[in-house]
Amino acid sequence: VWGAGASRGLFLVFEGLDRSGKSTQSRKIASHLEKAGPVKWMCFPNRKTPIGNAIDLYLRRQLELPDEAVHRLFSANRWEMAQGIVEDLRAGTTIVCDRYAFSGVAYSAAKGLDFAWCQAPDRGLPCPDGIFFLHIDEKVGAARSNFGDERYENAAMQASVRAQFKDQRLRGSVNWRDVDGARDAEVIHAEIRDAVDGMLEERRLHAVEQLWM
Ligand code: 2DT
Ligand code: MG
Repeated sequence: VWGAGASRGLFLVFEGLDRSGKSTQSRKIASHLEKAGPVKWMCFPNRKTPIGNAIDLYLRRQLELPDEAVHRLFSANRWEMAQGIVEDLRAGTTIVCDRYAFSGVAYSAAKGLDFAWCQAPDRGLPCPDGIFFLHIDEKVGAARSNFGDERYENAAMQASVRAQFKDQRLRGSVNWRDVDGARDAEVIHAEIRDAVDGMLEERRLHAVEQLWM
């Protein structure tokens, strides 16, 4: 597997529904960790690459693709970054990431694709040291949802994705933490900061593992 050592960076992922506070919380923890060393913030989909351009067109409804095809593009968009992620972690850079393979499976399975089929292409990616799942219930989600017109930004889809995120096949083998996302942003940040401070010593001693293997 990939290099361990006291100096490697942490790989932290934020997951959740649209409007759950992932971007706010991931940016807050990134600036907190910057006090201790180099940090990179990133998000998936990474719309800047050629594969990401196609995903962006799809999400903005300017390109039609079969569900299976776009699922593979989302996965490929992670694989094209995977080597860079491992190199950064080994070089001591901490990575904070807004969405990862867990969104990949939950959103596609919510459309009706087979769960295990959805999970397969992401097996073997760098495994995060911690996944913070920002949970918001239906009522909070509805109150926050001034949805835009991107694909998936509607209440029915969000309800279906919420159900998929509960599946143990996503959570079972990883360091998954449910966070109550309905609270004040500073309160949530304090909870995440404590959890991350706890991981600093513990996780860095482990090599970077491979997801779902
Ligand atoms: P943002 O709203 O965060 O830009 O995401 N999605 C995301 C998938 O369907 N599969 C994936 O693998 C990923 C990473 C979630 C845009 C939308 O893309 C969905 C919302
Ligand atoms: Mg969105």
